Amino acid sequence: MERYYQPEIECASPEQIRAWQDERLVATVKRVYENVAYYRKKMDEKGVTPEDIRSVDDLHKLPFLTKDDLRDAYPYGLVAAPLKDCVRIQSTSGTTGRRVVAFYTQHDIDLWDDCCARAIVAAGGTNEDVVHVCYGYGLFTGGPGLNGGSHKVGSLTLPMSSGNTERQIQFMCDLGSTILCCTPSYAAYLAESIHERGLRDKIKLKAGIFGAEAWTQEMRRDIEEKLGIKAYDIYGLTEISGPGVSFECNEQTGMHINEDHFIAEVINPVTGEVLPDGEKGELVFTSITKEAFPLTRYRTRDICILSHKKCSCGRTHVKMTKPMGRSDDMLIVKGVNVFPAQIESVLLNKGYAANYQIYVDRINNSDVIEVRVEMTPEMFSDTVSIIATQEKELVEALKSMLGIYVKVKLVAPKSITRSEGKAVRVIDNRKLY
Ligand code: DLL
Repeated sequence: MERYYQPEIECASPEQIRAWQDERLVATVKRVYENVAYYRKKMDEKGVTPEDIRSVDDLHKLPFLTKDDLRDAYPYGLVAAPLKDCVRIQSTSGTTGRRVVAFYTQHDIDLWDDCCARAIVAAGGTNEDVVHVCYGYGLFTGGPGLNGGSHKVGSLTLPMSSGNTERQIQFMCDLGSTILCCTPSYAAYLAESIHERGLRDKIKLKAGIFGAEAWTQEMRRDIEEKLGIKAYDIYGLTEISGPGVSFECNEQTGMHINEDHFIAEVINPVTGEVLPDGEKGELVFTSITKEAFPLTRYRTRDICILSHKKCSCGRTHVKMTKPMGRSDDMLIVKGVNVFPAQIESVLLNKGYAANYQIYVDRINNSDVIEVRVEMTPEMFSDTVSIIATQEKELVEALKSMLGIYVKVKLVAPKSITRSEGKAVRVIDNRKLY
């Protein structure tokens, strides 16, 4: 039973991690300054030279990068290696404007595969496992990332990609998949479909590696119970390589960031000030081992908290909480901050599944928010008075969580379109940005 575990790195002493980071940061900054005009200009504008960056302590001197920089420099403006050495691109699902395109050399792909292999091993994966990957393949990083990680672990890899639920379940039963990798919303849908077909006894899953979108503890418990597995969170973003920037261990109390490859900071999203451990703010990454697309101080917009507390799993790498929202997807409704995750947690606590959509409109200059929630088959009723009572109960629970009136509309089971990738939760018709 081989694990492809890298304890000498994942359990290295804080001093060793710091030494790697110091050395790799200095080399990265020098390289991007010398090779990439876009970086040179940004650093010159801030009056910073590569010589000013002598260790991680100097990181704060560097300018931030944002998605706007990536769009401005699209497509090749931030590539730091000769194109002849680049072997792959991946891209975000990008809704508006220019897409974000990330570049990889073969060395970058190897390191990315390592990061995903660590996540699979942390979820109990070995070369005896059958890893069922139904994240999308293609431009999205989910499929290729977990696929590469699974190969490194030596597991039998099923490159299912997303969609075709019938086939997913058939392969899962026939080939005995043991580790499922997909978005949590698709995992919940698969769990529902397996349950409906009475196939729970035919599946051999023991763990799931779910990420790419926000999901609550309640949703985790729901999936774990329905599939009889342990569900692990995995985090990442295309700009910083893809999945595997951080991942959960058995303790399930935050995700270990692969600190030998990425330096994490948490900042105040308004002032840019660096915040200490334990304080909530925007996550910023500097990639220190990438050849083709090394980003320095990249603002993720994900809100979270870092912790260096000792972890019982033995890994020493810093842990981040699950993203608690985004500094840019937070809804402000009637002046109140609303995170979709808060709404989801109320729904799941009340026994609903995570099949819902949030509609925000502005009528007569006033914000109106409505949540459409699917009834579970057990709750389903077409008696108007019963539905009205259930809706009222949810309105009250949401009011006490959010402090504002949220209209609730219960809809029939299966009437909200299921997502094979990231679920579309928020439809903000106000178009404020
Ligand atoms: O979603 C990479 C990925 C693939 C991660 C598969 C995990 C599993 P992007 O499409 O570039 O990359 O989206 C990145 O998704 O900034 C977060 O806002 C969100 N996100 C990713 N993982 C999680 C997670 C991939 N575990 C953006 N929990 C990030 C909450 C997540 N949000």
